[in-house]
Amino acid sequence: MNKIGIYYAFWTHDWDADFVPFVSKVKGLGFDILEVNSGTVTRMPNHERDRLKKAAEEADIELTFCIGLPHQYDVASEDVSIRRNGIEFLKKQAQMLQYMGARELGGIIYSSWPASLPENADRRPYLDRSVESMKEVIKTVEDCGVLFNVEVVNRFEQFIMNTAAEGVEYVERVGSSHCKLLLDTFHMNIEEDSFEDAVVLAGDNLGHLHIGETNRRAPGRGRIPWTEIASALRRIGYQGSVVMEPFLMPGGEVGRDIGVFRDLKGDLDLDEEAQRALHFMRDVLDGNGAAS
Ligand SMILES: [Mn+2]
Repeated sequence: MNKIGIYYAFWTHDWDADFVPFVSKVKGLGFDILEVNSGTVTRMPNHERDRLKKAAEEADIELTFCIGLPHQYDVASEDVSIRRNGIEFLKKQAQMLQYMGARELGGIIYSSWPASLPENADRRPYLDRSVESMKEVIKTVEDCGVLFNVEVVNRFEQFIMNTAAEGVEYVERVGSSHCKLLLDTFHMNIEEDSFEDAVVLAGDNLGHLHIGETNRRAPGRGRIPWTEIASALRRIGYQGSVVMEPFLMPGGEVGRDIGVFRDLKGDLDLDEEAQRALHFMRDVLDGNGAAS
Protein backbone atom coordinates (compact mmCIF):
# COMPACT_ATOMS: atom_id res chain seq x y z
CA MET A 1 0.00 0.00 0.00
CA ASN A 2 1.29 3.43 -0.89
CA LYS A 3 1.76 5.95 1.84
CA ILE A 4 -0.25 9.10 1.16
CA GLY A 5 0.87 12.58 2.10
CA ILE A 6 0.23 16.27 1.67
CA TYR A 7 2.45 19.30 1.19
CA TYR A 8 2.29 21.76 4.11
CA ALA A 9 2.00 24.83 1.84
CA PHE A 10 -1.67 23.93 1.20
CA TRP A 11 -2.21 25.81 4.48
CA THR A 12 0.40 28.60 4.26
CA HIS A 13 1.10 31.82 2.37
CA ASP A 14 4.87 31.71 2.95
CA TRP A 15 7.44 29.02 2.17
CA ASP A 16 9.12 29.35 5.56
CA ALA A 17 6.95 27.91 8.30
CA ASP A 18 7.12 26.06 11.59
CA PHE A 19 6.34 22.54 10.39
CA VAL A 20 5.75 21.03 13.85
CA PRO A 21 2.04 22.02 14.10
CA PHE A 22 1.44 20.45 10.67
CA VAL A 23 2.66 17.05 11.91
CA SER A 24 -0.25 16.66 14.33
CA LYS A 25 -2.66 18.26 11.88
CA VAL A 26 -1.97 15.77 9.06
CA LYS A 27 -1.87 12.90 11.54
CA GLY A 28 -5.32 13.88 12.78
CA LEU A 29 -6.61 14.00 9.21
CA GLY A 30 -5.32 10.46 8.57
CA PHE A 31 -2.28 11.08 6.35
CA ASP A 32 0.92 8.98 6.51
CA ILE A 33 3.28 11.68 5.25
CA LEU A 34 3.91 15.40 5.69
CA GLU A 35 5.99 16.87 2.88
CA VAL A 36 7.99 19.94 3.87
CA ASN A 37 10.31 22.49 2.29
CA SER A 38 13.85 21.16 2.49
CA GLY A 39 15.49 24.57 2.20
CA THR A 40 13.92 25.62 5.49
CA VAL A 41 15.03 22.46 7.33
CA THR A 42 18.53 22.61 5.82
CA ARG A 43 18.92 26.10 7.32
CA MET A 44 17.54 25.06 10.74
CA PRO A 45 19.83 24.72 13.75
CA ASN A 46 19.97 21.17 15.09
CA HIS A 47 17.78 21.85 18.12
CA GLU A 48 14.96 22.92 15.79
CA ARG A 49 15.52 19.91 13.56
CA ASP A 50 15.39 17.69 16.64
CA ARG A 51 12.04 19.19 17.64
CA LEU A 52 10.56 18.44 14.19
CA LYS A 53 12.07 14.96 14.05
CA LYS A 54 10.72 14.09 17.50
CA ALA A 55 7.22 15.36 16.64
CA ALA A 56 7.17 13.25 13.47
CA GLU A 57 8.46 10.14 15.24
CA GLU A 58 5.93 10.48 18.05
CA ALA A 59 3.06 10.91 15.60
CA ASP A 60 4.38 8.16 13.29
CA ILE A 61 4.34 10.62 10.39
CA GLU A 62 6.99 10.24 7.68
CA LEU A 63 8.60 13.49 6.57
CA THR A 64 9.41 13.85 2.87
CA PHE A 65 11.19 16.87 1.47
CA CYS A 66 10.78 19.07 -1.58
CA ILE A 67 12.53 22.07 -3.13
CA GLY A 68 12.77 24.10 -6.32
CA LEU A 69 16.35 25.35 -6.20
CA PRO A 70 16.75 29.16 -6.15
CA HIS A 71 18.81 30.63 -9.00
CA GLN A 72 21.92 31.10 -6.85
CA TYR A 73 22.07 27.30 -6.54
CA ASP A 74 21.40 26.44 -10.20
CA VAL A 75 23.46 23.27 -10.79
CA ALA A 76 22.97 23.65 -14.58
CA SER A 77 24.24 27.25 -14.67
CA GLU A 78 26.89 28.42 -17.14
CA ASP A 79 28.59 30.06 -14.13
CA VAL A 80 30.88 27.57 -12.41
CA SER A 81 30.66 29.33 -9.01
CA ILE A 82 26.85 29.11 -9.06
CA ARG A 83 27.09 25.42 -9.97
CA ARG A 84 29.54 24.82 -7.11
CA ASN A 85 27.22 26.58 -4.65
CA GLY A 86 24.33 24.46 -5.87
CA ILE A 87 26.28 21.22 -5.58
CA GLU A 88 27.36 22.05 -2.02
CA PHE A 89 23.77 23.07 -1.11
CA LEU A 90 22.41 19.75 -2.41
CA LYS A 91 25.07 17.79 -0.50
CA LYS A 92 23.99 19.65 2.66
CA GLN A 93 20.40 18.63 1.92
CA ALA A 94 21.40 14.97 1.64
CA GLN A 95 23.16 15.28 5.01
CA MET A 96 20.09 17.00 6.47
CA LEU A 97 17.90 14.08 5.29
CA GLN A 98 20.25 11.62 6.95
CA TYR A 99 20.20 13.68 10.15
CA MET A 100 16.39 13.72 10.11
CA GLY A 101 16.22 9.97 9.49
CA ALA A 102 14.32 10.80 6.31
CA ARG A 103 14.28 8.82 3.12
CA GLU A 104 13.75 11.15 0.20
CA LEU A 105 13.96 14.60 -1.34
CA GLY A 106 12.36 15.66 -4.60
CA GLY A 107 11.77 18.69 -6.77
CA ILE A 108 13.66 20.85 -9.21
CA ILE A 109 17.03 19.86 -7.84
CA TYR A 110 18.68 19.58 -11.27
CA SER A 111 18.64 23.31 -12.16
CA SER A 112 16.56 26.17 -10.72
CA TRP A 113 12.89 27.13 -10.48
CA PRO A 114 11.26 28.75 -12.29
CA ALA A 115 13.52 28.97 -15.30
CA SER A 116 13.24 29.42 -19.05
CA LEU A 117 15.82 28.80 -21.73
CA PRO A 118 17.55 32.02 -22.86
CA GLU A 119 16.57 33.14 -26.36
CA ASN A 120 18.16 31.01 -29.09
CA ALA A 121 20.11 28.99 -26.52
CA ASP A 122 20.66 25.26 -26.91
CA ARG A 123 19.12 23.15 -24.15
CA ARG A 124 21.75 20.39 -24.34
CA PRO A 125 24.65 22.17 -22.55
CA TYR A 126 22.34 22.94 -19.61
CA LEU A 127 21.27 19.31 -19.49
CA ASP A 128 24.88 18.10 -19.70
CA ARG A 129 26.05 20.41 -16.90
CA SER A 130 23.09 19.34 -14.77
CA VAL A 131 23.91 15.64 -15.22
CA GLU A 132 27.57 16.26 -14.35
CA SER A 133 26.59 18.18 -11.20
CA MET A 134 24.11 15.47 -10.16
CA LYS A 135 26.72 12.74 -10.68
CA GLU A 136 28.87 14.50 -8.08
CA VAL A 137 25.97 15.17 -5.69
CA ILE A 138 24.67 11.62 -5.91
CA LYS A 139 27.85 10.21 -4.32
CA THR A 140 26.95 12.09 -1.12
CA VAL A 141 23.32 11.02 -1.52
CA GLU A 142 24.48 7.39 -1.70
CA ASP A 143 26.78 7.84 1.32
CA CYS A 144 23.85 9.27 3.29
CA GLY A 145 21.62 6.36 2.24
CA VAL A 146 18.87 8.65 0.92
CA LEU A 147 17.02 9.15 -2.37
CA PHE A 148 16.90 12.20 -4.67
CA ASN A 149 13.93 12.37 -7.04
CA VAL A 150 14.16 14.78 -9.98
CA GLU A 151 10.77 16.32 -10.70
CA VAL A 152 9.56 16.49 -14.26
CA VAL A 153 7.67 19.77 -14.62
CA ASN A 154 5.87 21.62 -17.40
CA ARG A 155 7.50 23.90 -19.98
CA PHE A 156 6.38 27.11 -18.25
CA GLU A 157 8.45 26.26 -15.16
CA GLN A 158 11.57 24.54 -16.53
CA PHE A 159 13.14 23.44 -19.80
CA ILE A 160 15.57 20.65 -18.90
CA MET A 161 12.98 17.90 -18.63
CA ASN A 162 9.27 18.17 -19.38
CA THR A 163 8.31 14.53 -19.99
CA ALA A 164 8.78 11.20 -18.30
CA ALA A 165 10.87 10.11 -21.32
CA GLU A 166 13.28 13.00 -20.78
CA GLY A 167 13.32 12.23 -17.06
CA VAL A 168 14.21 8.58 -17.65
CA GLU A 169 17.04 9.64 -19.98
CA TYR A 170 18.32 11.96 -17.23
CA VAL A 171 18.31 9.40 -14.40
CA GLU A 172 19.88 6.78 -16.66
CA ARG A 173 22.72 9.21 -17.41
CA VAL A 174 23.21 9.88 -13.69
CA GLY A 175 23.32 6.11 -13.30
CA SER A 176 22.57 5.63 -9.59
CA SER A 177 19.73 3.79 -7.88
CA HIS A 178 19.67 6.80 -5.51
CA CYS A 179 18.48 9.14 -8.29
CA LYS A 180 14.93 8.56 -9.48
CA LEU A 181 12.01 10.43 -11.02
CA LEU A 182 9.26 12.47 -9.47
CA LEU A 183 6.19 12.67 -11.69
CA ASP A 184 3.40 15.15 -10.95
CA THR A 185 -0.09 14.80 -12.45
CA PHE A 186 -0.48 18.59 -12.74
CA HIS A 187 2.59 18.82 -14.99
CA MET A 188 1.88 15.52 -16.79
CA ASN A 189 -1.53 16.85 -17.80
CA ILE A 190 0.21 19.56 -19.82
CA GLU A 191 3.06 17.59 -21.35
CA GLU A 192 2.32 13.86 -21.62
CA ASP A 193 0.43 12.25 -24.51
CA SER A 194 -0.78 9.56 -22.10
CA PHE A 195 -0.76 9.34 -18.30
CA GLU A 196 -0.61 5.55 -18.42
CA ASP A 197 2.27 5.43 -20.92
CA ALA A 198 4.25 7.99 -18.91
CA VAL A 199 3.89 6.03 -15.66
CA VAL A 200 4.72 2.74 -17.36
CA LEU A 201 7.73 4.30 -19.09
CA ALA A 202 8.99 5.60 -15.73
CA GLY A 203 8.56 2.10 -14.27
CA ASP A 204 11.17 1.24 -11.66
CA ASN A 205 12.67 4.71 -12.10
CA LEU A 206 9.60 6.27 -10.46
CA GLY A 207 10.64 7.32 -6.95
CA HIS A 208 7.88 9.70 -5.87
CA LEU A 209 4.53 10.93 -7.15
CA HIS A 210 2.88 14.32 -6.72
CA ILE A 211 -0.85 14.47 -7.31
CA GLY A 212 -3.24 17.30 -8.03
CA GLU A 213 -5.88 18.36 -10.51
CA THR A 214 -5.22 20.40 -13.68
CA ASN A 215 -5.75 23.67 -11.77
CA ARG A 216 -3.98 22.40 -8.65
CA ARG A 217 -7.16 21.63 -6.76
CA ALA A 218 -7.01 18.58 -4.52
CA PRO A 219 -7.61 15.20 -6.21
CA GLY A 220 -11.21 14.35 -7.01
CA ARG A 221 -12.38 17.83 -8.01
CA GLY A 222 -11.41 17.90 -11.67
CA ARG A 223 -10.51 16.10 -14.88
CA ILE A 224 -7.37 14.09 -14.08
CA PRO A 225 -8.01 10.40 -14.99
CA TRP A 226 -7.32 8.95 -11.55
CA THR A 227 -8.36 5.38 -12.26
CA GLU A 228 -6.06 5.26 -15.30
CA ILE A 229 -3.17 6.56 -13.19
CA ALA A 230 -3.88 4.15 -10.32
CA SER A 231 -4.03 1.18 -12.67
CA ALA A 232 -0.72 2.20 -14.27
CA LEU A 233 0.84 2.49 -10.80
CA ARG A 234 -0.35 -1.03 -9.97
CA ARG A 235 1.01 -2.26 -13.32
CA ILE A 236 4.53 -1.08 -12.44
CA GLY A 237 4.18 -2.25 -8.83
CA TYR A 238 4.77 1.25 -7.50
CA GLN A 239 5.35 1.11 -3.74
CA GLY A 240 6.48 4.72 -3.28
CA SER A 241 4.89 7.75 -1.73
CA VAL A 242 1.91 9.60 -3.19
CA VAL A 243 1.85 13.23 -2.03
CA MET A 244 -0.83 15.75 -2.90
CA GLU A 245 0.16 19.35 -3.55
CA PRO A 246 -3.07 21.34 -3.70
CA PHE A 247 -2.92 25.14 -3.78
CA LEU A 248 -6.19 27.02 -3.38
CA MET A 249 -5.30 30.36 -1.84
CA PRO A 250 -4.02 33.46 -3.64
CA GLY A 251 -1.55 35.74 -1.86
CA GLY A 252 1.82 35.61 -0.20
CA GLU A 253 4.93 33.97 -1.63
CA VAL A 254 3.11 30.71 -2.26
CA GLY A 255 0.24 32.28 -4.22
CA ARG A 256 2.70 34.34 -6.25
CA ASP A 257 5.18 31.56 -7.03
CA ILE A 258 2.53 28.93 -7.79
CA GLY A 259 0.44 31.38 -9.81
CA VAL A 260 -2.73 31.25 -7.74
CA PHE A 261 -4.37 34.52 -8.78
CA ARG A 262 -7.96 33.68 -7.93
CA ASP A 263 -9.63 32.24 -4.87
CA LEU A 264 -10.06 28.52 -5.45
CA LYS A 265 -10.89 27.89 -1.81
CA GLY A 266 -14.31 29.56 -1.68
CA ASP A 267 -16.32 28.10 1.17
CA LEU A 268 -14.16 24.99 1.50
CA ASP A 269 -12.68 24.18 4.88
CA LEU A 270 -9.04 23.34 4.13
CA ASP A 271 -8.81 20.49 6.65
CA GLU A 272 -12.04 18.89 5.42
CA GLU A 273 -10.93 19.27 1.81
CA ALA A 274 -7.58 17.60 2.54
CA GLN A 275 -9.34 14.73 4.29
CA ARG A 276 -11.88 14.31 1.49
CA ALA A 277 -9.05 14.13 -1.06
CA LEU A 278 -7.18 11.61 1.12
CA HIS A 279 -10.20 9.28 1.27
CA PHE A 280 -10.75 9.74 -2.47
CA MET A 281 -7.14 8.77 -3.23
CA ARG A 282 -7.17 5.78 -0.88
CA ASP A 283 -10.21 4.48 -2.76
CA VAL A 284 -8.62 5.13 -6.15
CA LEU A 285 -5.30 3.52 -5.23
CA ASP A 286 -7.10 0.52 -3.75
CA GLY A 287 -8.80 0.03 -7.10
CA ASN A 288 -12.30 0.77 -5.88
CA GLY A 289 -14.64 1.70 -8.70
CA ALA A 290 -16.38 4.41 -6.67
CA ALA A 291 -13.82 6.98 -7.74
CA SER A 292 -13.57 7.85 -11.41
MN1 LIG B 1 5.06 18.79 -7.77
